[in-house]
Amino acid sequence: MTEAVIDPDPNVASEAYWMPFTARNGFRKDPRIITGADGCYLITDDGRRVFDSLSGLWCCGFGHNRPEIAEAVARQLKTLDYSPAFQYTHPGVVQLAQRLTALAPAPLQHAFFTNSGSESADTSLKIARAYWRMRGQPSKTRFIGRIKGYHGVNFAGTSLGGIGPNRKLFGQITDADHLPHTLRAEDAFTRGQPQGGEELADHLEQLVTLHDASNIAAVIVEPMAGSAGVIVPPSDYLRRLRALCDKHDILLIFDEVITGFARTGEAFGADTFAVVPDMMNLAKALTNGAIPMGAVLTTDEIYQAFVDEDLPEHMISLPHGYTYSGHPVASAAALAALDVFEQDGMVERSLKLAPLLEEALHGLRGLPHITDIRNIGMAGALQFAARDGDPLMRPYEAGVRCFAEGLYVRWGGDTLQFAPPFTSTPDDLQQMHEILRKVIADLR
Ligand code: PXG
Repeated sequence: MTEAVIDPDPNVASEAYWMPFTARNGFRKDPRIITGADGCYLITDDGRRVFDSLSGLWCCGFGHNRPEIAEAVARQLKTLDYSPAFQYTHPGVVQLAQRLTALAPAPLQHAFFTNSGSESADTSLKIARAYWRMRGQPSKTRFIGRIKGYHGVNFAGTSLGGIGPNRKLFGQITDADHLPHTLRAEDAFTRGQPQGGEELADHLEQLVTLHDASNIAAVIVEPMAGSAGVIVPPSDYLRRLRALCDKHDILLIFDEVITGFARTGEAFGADTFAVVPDMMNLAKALTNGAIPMGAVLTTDEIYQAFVDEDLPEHMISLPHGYTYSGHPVASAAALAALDVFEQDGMVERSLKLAPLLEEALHGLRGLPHITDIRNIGMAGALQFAARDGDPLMRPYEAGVRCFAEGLYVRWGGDTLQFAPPFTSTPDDLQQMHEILRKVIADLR
């Protein structure tokens, strides 16, 4: 077990720390403090081991505190802590780009590095607009997202995302429209992928009629919507979306910040669902959550639009990048995480555990208030009926009680969400099931 390095502060509920996405009143009443981690478990300030059923926030799928990553990071910090990202490079990031593009579907051949999923959203969307300008079609500026989509919290992601409460305080500052979501009432309690769904993708035709393809740069979707509560794409949906984007010369961006690195069973959602996008956004499990890092992978066609042999030697063709793009320490963490991913067989582990997760969740069917159970690979969600008109109440109460019972589970909207580490044991998943059964049976 890992020793806590920071003494629990008796005043952890101090309001000096403005917490992200946190209901402050509930937290003040019942602070939840994590001081350590060990494999698939989080360790609380009172020394309890709590099963991490969301791999942190979908990011630590290979288990916590991997020594391979810790050692690579420590080594890197003593060798090259920082290297200027613009106009210079270092070996780690080049190697990482090569390995990532070798792992990704073949058409994705170039990697641009960011520091988060939100920055990956901004980056891919800016590349999309710039690409059409480079191609002499500057009016292609509008973006199409999807209702219930989540692409992080920067302005582009907020504008293209489709979870109402995340948008209402901020509005929409880029030229965005939205496809309908893919959650159909008739698919409730489907195990894995529902069937069909072409008609949902066909809504893109209406948006093209409305805005005209000459004004649309890109469609951005999560292959499987994570934050909205694991909405699994019906079997024909993504293929149809790809065909329509091709037909209308619209770029297709997959936000694989959650689905990347074995979460849906294969290395990427693009592999699981057999549809290749023009750009793929990554973050989270890219470093197994240990150091912030994101990436955007693009096709050679997109990259080549920015390569102009006639450009003067000192001219920059894509004026975009972050101080910490391809940070040496993050690159070292990502390379070590990729080693773990490959050598410890995360894809095989994910495929092998998926039926157990499916059973652990669908085995709860029939308990009160559950209106839907969804799953794909090592991701799943339970959806709850509203209480007194409030859809958020039951997942919140269930989540807080689960934590007291030894299970960290993420509540979001009207769902509880699950994405356990690929290193979980069958016993871990069984215990998770039992805690959930007990807590949900007691819900009002
Ligand atoms: N795209 C997708 C698909 C995401 O899920 C982001 C972008 C933004 O990533 P950053 O690194 O900027 O946070 C995300 C993040 C949840 C939950 O419980 C999901 C995320 C973050 C925190 C909680 O569903 N997704």
